[in-house]
Amino acid sequence: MRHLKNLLVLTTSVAAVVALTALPAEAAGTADRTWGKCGSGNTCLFDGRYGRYKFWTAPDCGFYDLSKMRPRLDDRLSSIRNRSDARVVLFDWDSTTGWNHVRTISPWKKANLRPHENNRVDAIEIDC
Ligand SMILES: [Ca+2]
Repeated sequence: MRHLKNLLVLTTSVAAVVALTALPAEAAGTADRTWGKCGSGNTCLFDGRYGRYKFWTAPDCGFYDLSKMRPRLDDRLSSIRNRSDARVVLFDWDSTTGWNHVRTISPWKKANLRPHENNRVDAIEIDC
């Protein structure tokens, strides 16, 4: 019985080490494949992290209220890829304070939103 218990502990430890070493490489590979889904010159919004589940591509320069889209697209942005020369500004709407700056994405940058920014963005401005 003691032998069986030791074997179980060893097996569990090996599995944990394999899981820990396998995860980063797999995550990086997935990220590289999914971030590619945004055409050059566009700014793309994604429901998932690392550019997964694209839900909108900005059509041009300007300010877009995502709550006015049908279906609504507010409160779901988790990652963004800006493949344009424009600066992109993200806003959250508050009925008391109005439009609040969440984050600015520089030209040709991509980002996963931080936990306090995630699923909060209600508008996007393509500043060009
Ligand atoms: Ca919001």
